[in-house]
Amino acid sequence: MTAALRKPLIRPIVALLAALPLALGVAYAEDAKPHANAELKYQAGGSPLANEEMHQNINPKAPPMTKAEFDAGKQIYFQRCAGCHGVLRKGATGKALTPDITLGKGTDYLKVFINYGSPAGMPNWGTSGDLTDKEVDMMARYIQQEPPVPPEFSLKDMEATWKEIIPVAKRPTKKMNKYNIANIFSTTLRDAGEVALIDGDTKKIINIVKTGYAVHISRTSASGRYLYVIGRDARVNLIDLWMEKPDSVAEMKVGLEARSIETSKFKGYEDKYAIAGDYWPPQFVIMEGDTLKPLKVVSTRGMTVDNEYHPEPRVASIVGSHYRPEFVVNAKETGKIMLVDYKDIKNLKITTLDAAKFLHDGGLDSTGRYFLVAANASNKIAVVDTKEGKMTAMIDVGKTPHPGRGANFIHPKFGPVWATSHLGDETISMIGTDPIKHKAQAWKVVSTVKGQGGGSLFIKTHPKSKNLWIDTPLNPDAKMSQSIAVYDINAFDKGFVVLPIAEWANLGDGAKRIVQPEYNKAGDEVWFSVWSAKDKQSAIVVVDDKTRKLKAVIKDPKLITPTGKFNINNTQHDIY
Ligand code: DHE
Repeated sequence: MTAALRKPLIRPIVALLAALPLALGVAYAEDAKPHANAELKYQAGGSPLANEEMHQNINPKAPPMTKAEFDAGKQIYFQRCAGCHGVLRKGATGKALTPDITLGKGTDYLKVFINYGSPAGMPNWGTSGDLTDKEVDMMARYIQQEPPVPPEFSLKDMEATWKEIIPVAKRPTKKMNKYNIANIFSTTLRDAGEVALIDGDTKKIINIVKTGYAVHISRTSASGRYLYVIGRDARVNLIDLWMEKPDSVAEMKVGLEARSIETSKFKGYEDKYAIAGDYWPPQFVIMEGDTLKPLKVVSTRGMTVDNEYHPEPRVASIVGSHYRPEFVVNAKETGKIMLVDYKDIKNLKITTLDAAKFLHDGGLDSTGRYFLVAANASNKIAVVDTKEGKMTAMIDVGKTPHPGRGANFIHPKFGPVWATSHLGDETISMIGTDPIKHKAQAWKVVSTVKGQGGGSLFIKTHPKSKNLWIDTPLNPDAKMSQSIAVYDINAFDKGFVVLPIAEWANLGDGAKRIVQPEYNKAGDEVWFSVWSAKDKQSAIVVVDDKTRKLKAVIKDPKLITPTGKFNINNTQHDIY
């Protein structure tokens, strides 16, 4: 059929399709859609791969595109779509978008989906105003072309980017500054590509260190001397906290896109190794802890827990075991957890555990023995026994759990629990973690309470605190995204109190999302980021944990888009 003949037939079908979700009342339920959108857009965060040179793969059957259109489509795809549909478009939390599927649907059909979204969860990129009509049309044609493939990144490529800024021999042999380094907060300045090292005692900025693009997390070495920072562009910075002014002593790119970094914490291996996980290429790399020299790269490509091949399983969270010389590495798309034994890097042994698809973030229980990780789009928490090297449990929780590293505390009724909040609903799930003295409660959701709303990313407490803090930065209601809910751990039945953190920061206009509570070393202060766009003022608000009253507001023009904050002591000892 020629295009001219096809059109009159397709238009009414397209109009019908557009109206269908409205008629069914599913896609745009007033409160459901914006919330789902916030959640999906969070997962579809910008990928640095947008700037990688890739070949334009023309598919002769696909609608034509100029090179300029293809490049612009590629930019949008990696900024908005790759997080859910995958770099190779083979599907992740979103559906596969390979030409064998998209060509059959055709441009008009695809435009409707991009424009209006779908009840299954695709955001309404067109009607929300995120994409113009022209861009929607361009994207509908782009996803019918062959997916361009970003380059691989070998150990040699890593070595080529490796810089030993200050070699080990030239570094201090003892602490050369007067800072209480255990109470420094490494603060992500997301859009500046920097971390601010903030003195937890004086609340003054010690140094601002240039790091990778849209820097993601910081972790500390077992001794607490070294700080490792990873950017979304897979650049790792190694910071020596013993220097007169703590700064980078080594850096390296471990791939083209990454999120996770961790260090060896087992006795006898303190500060010896670091490991970074890549989103692209799908692999992890083990490095020397004090130089970053790359030692071993391992691909994560392979079968999912459902026994289907996945070409790009991204490496999500990684934790260093305290019970064995092992890293616990979580592959998102395959749902497999790898226990990587670093005793003999040359003859590397990996034990692979089957968990559930879409592994993301997680943390240890209060004993440090069990690792609890969210399989977020599976609505499950997987539990690994790091002492025995085995799966302990798979637990159903609320919609899209997002614990960060979670929160450990003693529940007055159920004993030791680990808790997670959720992106997709307002609940907080508490899981029993003591299989000895509280066997009946172990690895079960023993209690569920409600927070302010969905859109939560992080939950936090401290062994010395009686407070459980729950953020809601992705809730579409500004009242919730700009405040924090706090429960008394000994009185869940009394409900939560809301503190107006953004108001306390007293900034001008801006998103002012309150994100990631983090304790100081003493456990008597809790720090919150007030996260606005990069052209607006942001701040850190410090709250007295006991009184829940404002203690300090840290403001500085250099505090651009603060998000994660990592207290050296708490990160070093996995206290959360
Ligand atoms: Fe994160 C942890 C991935 C968006 C702030 N984030 C993690 C981890 C992963 C991850 C795999 C666990 C690392 C570990 O423990 O080893 N994050 C992703 C994404 O893929 C996602 C959804 C989209 C993206 O494109 O990056 C994403 N993350 C965000 C944000 O938008 C946040 C809120 C702000 C920012 O800085 O970008 C954000 N992620 C964080 C923070 C942690 C984190 C603060 C560490 C929490 C902790 O307490 O350990």
